[in-house]
Amino acid sequence: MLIKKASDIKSSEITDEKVYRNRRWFMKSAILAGTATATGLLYRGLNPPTPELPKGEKIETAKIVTEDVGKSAFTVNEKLTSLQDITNYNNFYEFSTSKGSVASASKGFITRPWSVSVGGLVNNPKTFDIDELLRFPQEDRTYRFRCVEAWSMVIPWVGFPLAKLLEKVEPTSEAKYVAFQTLYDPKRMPNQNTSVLDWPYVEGLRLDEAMHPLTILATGLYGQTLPPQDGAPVRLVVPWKYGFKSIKSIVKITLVADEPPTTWNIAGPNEYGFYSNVNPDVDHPRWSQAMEQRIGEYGGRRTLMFNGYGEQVAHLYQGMDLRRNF
Ligand SMILES: Nc1nc2c(c(=O)[nH]1)N[C@H]1C(S)=C(S)[C@@H](COP(=O)(O)O)O[C@H]1N2
Ligand SMILES: [Mo]
Repeated sequence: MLIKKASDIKSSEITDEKVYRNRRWFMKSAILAGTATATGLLYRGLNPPTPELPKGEKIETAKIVTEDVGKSAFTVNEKLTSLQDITNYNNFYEFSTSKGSVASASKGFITRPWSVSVGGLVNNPKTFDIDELLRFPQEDRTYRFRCVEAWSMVIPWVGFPLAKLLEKVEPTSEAKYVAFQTLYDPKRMPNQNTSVLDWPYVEGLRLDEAMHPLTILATGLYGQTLPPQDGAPVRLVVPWKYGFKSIKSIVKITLVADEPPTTWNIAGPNEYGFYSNVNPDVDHPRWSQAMEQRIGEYGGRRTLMFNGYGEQVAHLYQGMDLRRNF
């Protein structure tokens, strides 16, 4: 397991986290004092540079200022996983199948220009430029994250509800599912030259899951725009599902009538189902899902049903057999 010694952590990263924590504290106290503009829009280019952002990426206009990011009621108040671990322990097979190598393999990944086309069974298909998505009101959404491999993190995302995007395109009454697609560009994503997975990476949600207020498109973390290794410039986050549902570097979203194919289900149909809700009672065929290792922590934790979000999402699955619909 990955347990960092203090000496492994670069001082620049410690500083970054400190600044972030202070800002959160500042934001909270400012809200209490009634002076903060806690909602609204939010980019002023005031952030200190993040070491993880590749040189040459034009992000100045999109920098996220943490103080101005709205505080979501859904945020969990648990010890944050360090920026170091969040940006150096990644799954992103387009760059590398080794969790420790994604950061270096994705360094310099160009995410401008970038657009996300949203279409299919909608009244108003539209292609959103990334800078337009970054102008949606952004929120701080600190979520538990659990990978199917039994490690977990607590990640302070910045993003906005996917529902806000879907409302703009007006799904028709035939739309029942939402399909997502990652960029396919082997020149920029070198591991797409291998056949380790079917490319492009695809994922899907039922429409009610996609519209749930916990489901977000993340554009940043720790108050900064997303580093490449975490899915720049925009990725899905569905906190009650296993990590692989959180598709990265999205270029296409399609409203469809039938359950769409998903990459890990194609790769291993009896290991990865469409729903992939975090469920300690349903084992992965090759290992138990009852426990998890929170990165940076000693000892295991019991995994919670729906990753601890049952109160908010259990109703979505009422009457369904979650062993069959795993
Ligand atoms: N496009 C794409 N998205 C992806 C993956 C991937 O390989 N490619 N891996 C998934 C898996 S298995 C996990 S656990 C999470 C990891 O997200 P993180 O690296 O930001 O922690 O991303 C998910 N999204
Ligand atoms: Mo994963």
